[in-house]
Amino acid sequence: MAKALIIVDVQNDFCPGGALGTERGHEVARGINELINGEHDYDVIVATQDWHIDPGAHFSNEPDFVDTWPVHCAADSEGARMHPEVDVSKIREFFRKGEYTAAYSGFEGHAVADESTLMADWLRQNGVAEVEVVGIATDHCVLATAQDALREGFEVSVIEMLCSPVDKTRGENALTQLEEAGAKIIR
Ligand code: VGL
Repeated sequence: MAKALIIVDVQNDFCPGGALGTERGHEVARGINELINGEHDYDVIVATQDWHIDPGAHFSNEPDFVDTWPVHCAADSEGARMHPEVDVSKIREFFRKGEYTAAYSGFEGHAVADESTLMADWLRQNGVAEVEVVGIATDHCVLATAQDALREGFEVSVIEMLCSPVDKTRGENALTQLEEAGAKIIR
């Protein structure tokens, strides 16, 4: 069975200087780039992208940074593009999510090449049984993506150093929660 790397939302808006920049976003982008350009054992590498058109109350002028957020990752904007330090030629498929609603999990995403294919179906079609999850934000989209991966029956690992949280404590709690749910946390 195949192993996939899932790169979650390593987009400009989630990196320093972006609309919703997380502190370690750029380090994570650089680290992921080293990972995918070095020796690795992934059969496929995929990426998710927050891709908002009108996600309703997900956007707020007075965001609480837990459930509501400043405008970010507008579809086709510079902020929605992958961080420039990630070599996108290594990524086999992109899964976009959140056009008209909040969508934290990459498993809500549909393939860019074929909008009717959801990420879980695509992974199964490619023989994937095991996934490693990295990206942004540890306490939101990484958490939701890894939780869904477990629910979908994949074997799941998360590489802590290649994830960046919005909030440090919430990020640590997210990893503990994932570990308790059956994910392996690579610290
Ligand atoms: C995310 C906050 C709002 C994420 C997305 O990618 O973790 N966080 N939207």
